[in-house]
Amino acid sequence: TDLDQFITGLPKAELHLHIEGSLEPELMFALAARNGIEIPYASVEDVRAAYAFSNLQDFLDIYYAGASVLITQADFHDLAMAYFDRAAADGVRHAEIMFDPQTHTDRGIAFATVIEGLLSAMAEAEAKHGLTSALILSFLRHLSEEAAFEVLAMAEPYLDRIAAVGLDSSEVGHPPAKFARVFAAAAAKGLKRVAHAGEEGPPEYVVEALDLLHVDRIDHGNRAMEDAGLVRRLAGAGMTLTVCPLSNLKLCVVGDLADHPLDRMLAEGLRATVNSDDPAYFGGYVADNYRAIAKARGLSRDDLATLARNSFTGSFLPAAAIDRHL
Ligand code: ES4
Ligand code: ZN
Repeated sequence: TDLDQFITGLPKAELHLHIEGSLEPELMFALAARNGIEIPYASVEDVRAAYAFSNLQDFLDIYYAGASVLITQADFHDLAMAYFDRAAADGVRHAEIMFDPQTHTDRGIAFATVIEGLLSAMAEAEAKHGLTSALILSFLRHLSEEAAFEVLAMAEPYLDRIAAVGLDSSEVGHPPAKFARVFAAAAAKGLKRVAHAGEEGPPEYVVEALDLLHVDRIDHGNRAMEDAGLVRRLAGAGMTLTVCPLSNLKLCVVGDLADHPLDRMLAEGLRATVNSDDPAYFGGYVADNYRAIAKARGLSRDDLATLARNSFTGSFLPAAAIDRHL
């Protein structure tokens, strides 16, 4: 349709994407066969049927299990290339992708295997599609501060190829404060900072991400809407929120997309963006997310263009590159 073409044609950046969450069931089966790994599913349909989640933890259990088929550098390359091909087809011109080293190093995969595979796909995506990208090294927050420091140490030889650190996995019970020191160490190394906050966790976790982690973006941030003072602060600071509508629906952060706060965020002056989070698990890539939220909330083309603009202004691209995209 007309709106589909408008959405695909809008130049967009994707700022909230877990590369492990772009593992489609077909590739999961192919990699399981290639690597001789058993997975607890009989078919692709069987995998998709397992993707019914009632909260974040339900999803995370399945997501970590799925990642067990990723073994070689070629696997990480193929995973990322499949994402970049889909993103390019959706009109994504720049992607800042999170990866979770601990999901792999904790099962004996070398950090170098993971990052070299991702970096080679990033170079190929730029050559093939003109799609630029950046890496966000994410710490799993259900693990210790000490373990996060170990991840930062492993990344040391690659710091010139990493844009930022991030914080993901189980939010409630693992507040940003737990990672204040490792985020300070990352900042001292010149890395930008993002953190998931206010997805399931309370508005106070968003405040901690600002005050203790000194984040450059908030991933999700939905529950900031419960605190009017915090909304004013985020708006005044020009803080970018990386919102993920289909993720919010699938993880029951919202009961119905018709109740999603995205347009209220824009109306309150928040720099919201639209992203896919874990597209293979949540039923859609970035254009699907724009389409779904446009339909559910009756967004105008102006709103959609604002969201796409916000994705570039909230990116970690240099100012001159941002200008070229606007
Ligand atoms: C994640 Cl907290 C969260 N949300 C979505 N995807 C994830 N992958 C790892 N942590
Ligand atoms: Zn996420």
